[in-house]
Amino acid sequence: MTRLVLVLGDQLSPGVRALREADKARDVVVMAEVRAEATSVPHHPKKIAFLFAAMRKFAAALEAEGWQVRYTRLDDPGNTHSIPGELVRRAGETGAAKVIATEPGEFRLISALQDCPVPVHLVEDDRFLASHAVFDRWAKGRKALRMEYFYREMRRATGYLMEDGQPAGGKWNYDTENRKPPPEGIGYAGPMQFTPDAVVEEVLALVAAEFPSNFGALTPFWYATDSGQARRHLAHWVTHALPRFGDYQDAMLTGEKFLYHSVISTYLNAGLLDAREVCEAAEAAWRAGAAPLNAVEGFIRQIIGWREYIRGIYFHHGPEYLERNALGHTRDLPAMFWGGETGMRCIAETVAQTRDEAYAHHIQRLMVTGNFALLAGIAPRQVHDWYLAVYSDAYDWVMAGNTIGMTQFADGGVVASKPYVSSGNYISKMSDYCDHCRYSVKQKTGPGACPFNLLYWDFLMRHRDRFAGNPRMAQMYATWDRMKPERQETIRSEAAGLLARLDAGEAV
Ligand code: FAD
Ligand code: DLZ
Ligand code: SF4
Repeated sequence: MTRLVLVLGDQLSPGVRALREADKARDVVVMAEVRAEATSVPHHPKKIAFLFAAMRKFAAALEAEGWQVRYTRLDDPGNTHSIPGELVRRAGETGAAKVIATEPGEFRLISALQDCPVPVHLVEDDRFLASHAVFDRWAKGRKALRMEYFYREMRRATGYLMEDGQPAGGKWNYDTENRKPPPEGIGYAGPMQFTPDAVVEEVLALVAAEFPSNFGALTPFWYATDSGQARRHLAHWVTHALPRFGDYQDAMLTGEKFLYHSVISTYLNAGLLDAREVCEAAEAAWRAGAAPLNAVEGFIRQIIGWREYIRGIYFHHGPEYLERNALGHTRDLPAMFWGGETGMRCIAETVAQTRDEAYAHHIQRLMVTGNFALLAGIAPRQVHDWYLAVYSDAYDWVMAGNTIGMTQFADGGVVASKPYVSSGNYISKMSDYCDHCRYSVKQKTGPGACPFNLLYWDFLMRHRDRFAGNPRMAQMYATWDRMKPERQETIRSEAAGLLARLDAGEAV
């Protein structure tokens, strides 16, 4: 009996579990460009174009290997525009009575598949290094789920950077050698760029016509769209940028959108690259003496530590995690997140490169946009949906822990032991944004004061009951308590004025 084999847009790996479970001789692969996915949030046009182009090439590669593939293009007349709808339609055409699907990375889609009239057999996605069972076992009985301890387990399990059962170099983590302020001039021209081929050009025309008003620049389009290109991109980065990755991991420079970052998350999350091959490439560079341990350890920690941990949090906590709002934040996301006017240079730079590339690196996401949203008390779900829409690497499973958890503290401290908040000082130290800003980072009050400086104290005071007892925040509260009451009053009233302007839809 024929079965359908569902391959979603972020499951473009030849070894993905549903394909491994299927029989090429009798089963039919189903892939579909559908509006239910493409409009679940207003995705960046580059993200939609990347996925559709990569899906089309992947389908062609499967056909070349002898698979029967029923592929639905967005503008196909019979398109039902939902994944379950396409499964029902293809089941009718082929007589299939069953579907095999690799578990999607979003509860919305998992439940849609569970409700599909054609029974769907979901198999766990084993492209990740930690299965649900492994993460749940690790999490069981722990008071706090701290990434660093999970990471050590993953190092032991994978053997990456391990020597005789001990971490290479004697330490698990070399971050004390990382995170330097930005270099004067950088010696890396950024990620490898690919000229659009015929498949990409066709998709670009489709996306331009179908999603004309989504936030984001569709062109110039330079992404890799198949695994061969993604591997060339990876090799280029390992040779030219990995050695300095750790040193400048937290740096931000005007006009430097990528610095030494790998820009692989889009490819990894869609399945064009595999987490293991990426770690092995980095480790091989270290063993060959081509990259220092601080860089390679820092990078491997992002992949087998943070990435796996964040996914574990999503599936361990379930759908209710996304609705959490521990700090009771309800403010609307300001227009400047969608390119609206702002005098805040750090936000303007981060949003502009997000619009152009559907990319921002971790510190821009965490300490610029994330920090601002948290300090200003934006509703966490709106923050989550913004990140989900604007980044080409964004899927629910990888967003939730980063937005609801890491940046917005909406989970009440599952991911972060204290909120990631800072005044303008941190941005000033790690970037050159403040040099070109309408506000002064040195100014703490008054019309030209950096908004981060005002909102930082206001946030701490609004949430004093919750955070004053946190030993890691005691110093901040002590500093506030030493300020003269008149100064405290000025900061609070100027912060209130700033928030009122945001509420009124005025530019800040
Ligand atoms: P590099 O800095 O070169 O790091 C290498 C890889 O490590 C990344 O490609 C990624 O796969 C992994 N990684 C590092 N940190 C994390 C993390 N916190 N969570 C998961 N993976 C991590 N990452 C996504 O893949 N998709 C997202 O939608 C996403 N949204 C984020 C939202 C917020 C608010 C924050 C703070 C972080 C988010 N991240 C997300 C994590 C991280 O910012 C991106 O993975 C990274 O910026 C991608 O760029 P890169 O490939 O150049 O990463
Ligand atoms: C993100 C996305 C978009 C924009 N479009 C499609 C699509 O048309 N067809 C498809 O199969 N997948 C798409 N995706 C990826 C899915 O939304 C993704 O599989 C789920 O969010 C689970 O991670
Ligand atoms: Fe951002 Fe403040 Fe610096 Fe301006 S002064 S760039 S608002 S941190």
